[in-house]
Amino acid sequence: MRDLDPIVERALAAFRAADDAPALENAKALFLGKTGELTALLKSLGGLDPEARKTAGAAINAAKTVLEQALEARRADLADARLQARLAEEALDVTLPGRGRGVGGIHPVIRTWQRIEEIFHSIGFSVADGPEIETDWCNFTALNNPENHPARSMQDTFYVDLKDAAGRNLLLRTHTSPMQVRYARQHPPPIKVIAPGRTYRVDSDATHSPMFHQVEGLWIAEDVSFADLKGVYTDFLRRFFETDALQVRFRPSFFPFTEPSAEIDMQFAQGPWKGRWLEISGAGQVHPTVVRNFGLDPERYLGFAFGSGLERLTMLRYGIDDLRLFFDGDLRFLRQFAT
Ligand code: 2NM
Repeated sequence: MRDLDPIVERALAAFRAADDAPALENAKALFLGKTGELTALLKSLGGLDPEARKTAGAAINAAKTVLEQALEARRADLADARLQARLAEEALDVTLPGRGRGVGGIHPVIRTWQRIEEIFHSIGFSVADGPEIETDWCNFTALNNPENHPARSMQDTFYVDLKDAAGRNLLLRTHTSPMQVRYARQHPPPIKVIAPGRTYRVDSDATHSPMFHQVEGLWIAEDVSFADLKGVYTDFLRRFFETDALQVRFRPSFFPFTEPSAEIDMQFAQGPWKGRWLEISGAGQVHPTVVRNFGLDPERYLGFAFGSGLERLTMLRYGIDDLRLFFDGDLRFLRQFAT
């Protein structure tokens, strides 16, 4: 078959020249397709005598096999080239340094919160939690606040424009005591619990923030006394400030929820506040009415409680002289407390 070799040559050249899959399939159609050159040659065999037809047919089929193998090989080469191109294009350099993320720091007031939980936990106190939006009953009534007490006024308390399912007024808790009310109503004595958290009052100036933090402690048992409260609180202060050179005194005071009530003062024997009495907390024996509101018999159970401001404790511990630094979000200040 004189015509065959040049066709095979051109077909092989066309396959080599195709530089992507569609071009290769077009080249295939030109030679091996229904109207391809090799196909046309096969069809022309009909005009030959049987002997010649046999020889020519075998030659054409052999050529067809050669072309099909060449086609397959070229297909595989093109697929491989395409894969290599994609790998190069989408390459990841896993040795590049990461972009990194800003790592946050713990706010100094929250550090104080954590330290307080640790210290009280170590002497057997649990930690209570509770809602910041409270009922009037848990925040005021249960704590022996009279109906007409000024703390209940809108000048002092943030009221929320919502009522709970029972139709009661809701407010932002003004102290952490309602968590203790809830805790005491759910746990049998003896109760040793602290309640740290955010609290809210309508008050904003250089020394007051509308949101601030408190921790309150409550110890209820049949045989607990003011001396136990003083011992626990003194131990707490010595551990919190990391010094035993520290005095504590109780001064008579008044709170609706305790009777008798006291202010707790402390005095450092060293450092910048050496020799000055500093107000640090309020405390007292839980009022019998409040004990009854805890669901307990005040003839049987005594409760002792204290309450401290976390901002105040933090300022004394780190020597911070302006409350507003806690709330400005100035990173130059906050970074000093990040580890
Ligand atoms: C204070 C001062 C005195 C107090 C009372 C109670 C409760 F829930 F047991 F009645 N918790 N905390 C208390 C007592 C808080 O803060 C200045």
